[in-house]
Amino acid sequence: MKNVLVISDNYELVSCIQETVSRLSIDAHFEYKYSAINKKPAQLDSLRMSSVNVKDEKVINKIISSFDLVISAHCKQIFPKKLVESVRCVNIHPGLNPHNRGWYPQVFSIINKQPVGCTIHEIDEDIDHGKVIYQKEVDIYQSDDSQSVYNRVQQAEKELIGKYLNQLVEGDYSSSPMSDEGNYNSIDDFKMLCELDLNREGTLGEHIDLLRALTHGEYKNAFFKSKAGEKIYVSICLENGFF
Ligand code: 0FX
Repeated sequence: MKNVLVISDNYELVSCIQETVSRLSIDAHFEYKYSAINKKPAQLDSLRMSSVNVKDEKVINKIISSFDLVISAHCKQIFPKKLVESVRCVNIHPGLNPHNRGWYPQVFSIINKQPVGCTIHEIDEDIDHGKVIYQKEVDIYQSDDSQSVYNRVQQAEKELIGKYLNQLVEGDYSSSPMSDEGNYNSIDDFKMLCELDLNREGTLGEHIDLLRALTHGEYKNAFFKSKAGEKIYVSICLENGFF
């Protein structure tokens, strides 16, 4: 029987994995952990999860000796080289590799019009980079903001988990290298987008795209500085009307 370690900081995905394991009666032993740098694990505790630090040498050695597969499902820590080279590691990523690899893919896709979706891939040394196992693209509509695209991406991730978790556990799949290197966005790229330049030129369409890419529920993302030096946060409301 295979031993599988799931490391995730995302409640929805862990719930989906746990539900799929029991629905398909997957014949494997699963353990569930969240990353040590997660400051708000309250909801995850309710899924019988505890903390793990994948940067700790002793922990890495224990994982290598105990597990056949490690699944990262939106884990806040990057897996170290030694771990990914010693045990089979796969990542469930909320982006359509190789497009906008890295942070918050849908934010960048709304702006640069690259495709978005989700990817399950083998983990190698580089971020969101290894061979692709499963992918599903989702649409971006003109009325979308970051949150509505993200919800669609997460739905697609759940579909892939529900369909393919058994094959992932058994290693019963083929994988192929990314078509090209694509592009990568860092958290600093995201932060730079958030600081609005009030003198920026462009079409109104481009400005709306920037604001909707930075509108995500309660998150305070886009802002500009007032003359008094205060931050003024901006989000946008888009609503579908019918003619
Ligand atoms: O589960 P997740 O999509 O993110 C997790 C990790 O937190 C993150 O470090 C890792 N790179 C990712 C693969 O997995 O949840 P989240 O709440 O961190 O982000 C969800 C979306 O929320 C994100 O795509 C954009 C939006 N968001 C998030 C934060 C923290 C914002 O718009 N602003 C923010 O400040």
